[in-house]
Amino acid sequence: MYSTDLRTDKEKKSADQQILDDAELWDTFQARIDNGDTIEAKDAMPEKYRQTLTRQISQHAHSEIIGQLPEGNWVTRAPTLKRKLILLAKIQDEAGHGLYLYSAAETLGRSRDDMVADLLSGKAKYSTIFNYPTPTWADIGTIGWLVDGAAIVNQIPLCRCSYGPYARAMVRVCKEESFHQRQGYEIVTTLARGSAEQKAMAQDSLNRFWWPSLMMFGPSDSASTHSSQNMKWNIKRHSNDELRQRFIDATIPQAEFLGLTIPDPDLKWNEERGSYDHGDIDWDEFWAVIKDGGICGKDRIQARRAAAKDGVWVRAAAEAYAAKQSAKEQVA
Ligand code: BYC
Repeated sequence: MYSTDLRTDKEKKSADQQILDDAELWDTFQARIDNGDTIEAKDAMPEKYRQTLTRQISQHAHSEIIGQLPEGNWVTRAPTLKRKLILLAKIQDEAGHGLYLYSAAETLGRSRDDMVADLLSGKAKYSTIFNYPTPTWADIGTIGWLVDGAAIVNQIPLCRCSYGPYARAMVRVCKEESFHQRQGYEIVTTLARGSAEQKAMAQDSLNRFWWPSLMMFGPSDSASTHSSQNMKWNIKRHSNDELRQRFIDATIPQAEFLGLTIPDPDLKWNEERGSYDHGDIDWDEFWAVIKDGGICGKDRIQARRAAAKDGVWVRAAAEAYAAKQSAKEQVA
């Protein structure tokens, strides 16, 4: 359809030329980053910076859109009208996050249509966490508490990311994630203080979502391919392991407060580090979910493909309406 790459064709060509011709661009660019400058859409930037950001922001957008599906599973079965309204509002927020993020990614030159095509073909990645099923109502609480909680820890530093459009999108996203985290914790609190069955449901959900939530931060630092360059470019401000540890340390007291047990027998407070030691993460599972889609990957992509197909007439109608409006404006 259209792209919000703000550069004219001439500017794009000259930027490409500059990238090819000007080896100094990297130094000049790095100096701007080191100076704490914000990079904007029309600024000259190394092609690799453009590519890694397009990759990360589009994966992030896909995660928001796919992330609606596990929660959408409970809209018709939320236990009360109030719970249903809150859940609908949250899912709608996730759609909004996807839209801000696709727009931010488009400023780097790829169209939203292209990015979505990559998602639908199965080429593009999205967060592994959304390939886990949500068989119980407690999972809706746990997603808010842990998944949105992990997202906040990961995304607060992204508000200071060097790329302006991404950083600005993150500010609003984080405010909303913070509300999502609280509503999730409130659901889990209600269950943990409810009947024995309700508490057991909350514990079972925590057991299933704990380890996948830790995987949201990406592979361990030693296996992370993008971290070192992206930290130099101030896209990432902290490593995957640092943020994961921050999340663990913040979440354990929350579980203890509810009388729930984190499913990690090796969890131990380390006085010297002032932090929790934790057990090994099953990285084979992580890579397998990335590669094969885990339990729900096929269903998730199928659902997005069906939505794209069913929405053809809506997009056609919107385009026809826009064309009509613009024809009217030209006459006026
Ligand atoms: N799942 O070198 P690394 C939400 C890939 S939405 C799948 O460390 P990087 C919410 C990685 O892409 C939350 N793939 O990469 C929505 C790379 O592969 P490629 C989504 C993963 O980019 C609805 C390879 O592994 N949040 O909260 O430096 C409802 C090597 O990794 C994952 C974001 O997207 C994963 N978990 O760091 C509720 C945040 N982890 O691309 C909630 C923005 C890694 O080379 N993204 N991979 O083929 C980031 O901060 C970073 O991209 C990551 C990974 C920390 C995720």
